[in-house]
Amino acid sequence: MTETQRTWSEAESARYRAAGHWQGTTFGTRLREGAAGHGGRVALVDGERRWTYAELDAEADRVARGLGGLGIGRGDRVVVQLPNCAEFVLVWFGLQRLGAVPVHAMPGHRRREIGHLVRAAGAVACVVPDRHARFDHRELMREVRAEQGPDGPLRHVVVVGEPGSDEGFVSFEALRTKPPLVSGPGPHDGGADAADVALLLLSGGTTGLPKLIPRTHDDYSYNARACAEVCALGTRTVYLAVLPLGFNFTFACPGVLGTLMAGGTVVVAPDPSPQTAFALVEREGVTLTSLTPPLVPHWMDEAASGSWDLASLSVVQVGGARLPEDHARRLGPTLGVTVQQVFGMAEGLINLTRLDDPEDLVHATQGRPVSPDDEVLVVDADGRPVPDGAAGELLTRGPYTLRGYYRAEEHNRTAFTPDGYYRSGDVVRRLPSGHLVVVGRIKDQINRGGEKVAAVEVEEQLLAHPAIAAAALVGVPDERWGERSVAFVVCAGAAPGTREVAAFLKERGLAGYKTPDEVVQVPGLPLTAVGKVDKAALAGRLPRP
Ligand code: J2J
Repeated sequence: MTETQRTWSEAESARYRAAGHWQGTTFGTRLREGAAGHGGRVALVDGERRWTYAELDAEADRVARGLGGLGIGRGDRVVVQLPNCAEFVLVWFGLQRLGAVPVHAMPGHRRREIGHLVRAAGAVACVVPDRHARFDHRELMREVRAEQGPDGPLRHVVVVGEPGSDEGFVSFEALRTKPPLVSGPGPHDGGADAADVALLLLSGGTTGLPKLIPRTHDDYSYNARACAEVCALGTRTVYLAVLPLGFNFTFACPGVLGTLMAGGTVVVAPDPSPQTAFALVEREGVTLTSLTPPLVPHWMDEAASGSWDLASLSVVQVGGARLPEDHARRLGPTLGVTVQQVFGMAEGLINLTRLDDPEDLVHATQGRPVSPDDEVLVVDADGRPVPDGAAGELLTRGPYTLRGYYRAEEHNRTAFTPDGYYRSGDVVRRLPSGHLVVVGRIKDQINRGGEKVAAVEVEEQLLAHPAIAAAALVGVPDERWGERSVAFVVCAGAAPGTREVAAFLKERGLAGYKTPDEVVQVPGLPLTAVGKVDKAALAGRLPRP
């Protein structure tokens, strides 16, 4: 193989090991150790179903046997597209037990995203629900398989629920209840090494096709543990997973993994409504949860109704997009919780406000790095560091920030500095305390309430419309989402309307959250002095809200 995965140097790796950040333990082994140490404690709750650590560990064995029986083994990539349900966690640890690599997809992804993920990861299997949110995922998988053709990597579709009768589609339930082929304890992790890639996350994307982010056992468990330490997690922690489980925030910041590594309990919320969440808070004694900013006003309204007992809830994290300062200020008193702002990225670096930070820092900053070995530079357009307080692009490297996207050598040449810093594309100001304030972005991405949309990806799809000659997708301020997307299109005749465009993009298999909120016809696209589309000028043409 000609590709080389960019990774940390030997010297850096030795440093991270010596510091105790990298502990040389795989996730498969960690689960086994958790079961041995505190097997009787409750690890996972989904509705009426609950698993102790010992049961979760035994379940991982069963899932591993079933998946292993399909021929899935160490290093194999498997796309996991499940809504918030316990099976996400069971499948994840089942794959870890085989040394196989889950690829986190979002529930809203469609043919285009899943097809791309399968190809880019070379995935041998996908795990999907039968139906979710009035959408048939088996139909989606049929289309993906048809597109791949007989030579594609995808061999198996594992369905949680009713698998149907397609060849190659198997029921998750049937897999996990298969009798064991061999008895006795197998390896905990399929023989994986802690330096191996443990999972692949999807980048928010700035290019036509989203990139895959390799995370190793060593780096990702440090990510979860470092966040868990800042959040003071312990055996009494009850974490409520409200946002999609596949989201890095929910899964490891500290989320599911941080909680499980601390011996706490993970409760899965099937939807992010405050009614669902508050009922679970009351019933399960939830202590910690995480939200994106658009949920915050709904949660505050429901809490203010006074009909819920939220006494157990002690910390609410908010991240993924900029939290308006007024919401940050009101959230704590309204829910009776400590608020924590989270500025993170699937690529690595996580910033958290500390639980004992003064209020002005909690309300007006997005936190500071969780690791003492996170290296952060704030630089001007020429790559020169700017003084504290001045705005510049955030560059970062450290013990859990990637050194290169998966199989993306060309992109990697520009996405990183020669000395290995990841160019985040975020514009921040750093305060003398080390806290960062996110003030903008130089990457061509729209952040719609935490969901990331690469403008180029949508523009390419818009250009496939016969009536559209040129297109630019622009993020504009929005009360509800923080930002919404507007497609400026150039057409010879009448432009297609917003709904027609939505239908067109859906037909092309694009995830719904990427559809433009609005389509605006313009006679031409204005250009900047260097000949790029002037998106600021386009945004300025819209009436001010
Ligand atoms: C402004 N922008 C933010 C914030 C992320 C925890 C939390 C979030 C993510 C995430 C994550 C922001 N204010 N508080 O993975 O573990 C924008 C930045 C950043 C990009 C990363 C986690 N928090 N952002 O959002 O990979 O632009 O991760 O670079 O989806 O979201 O997006 P993503």
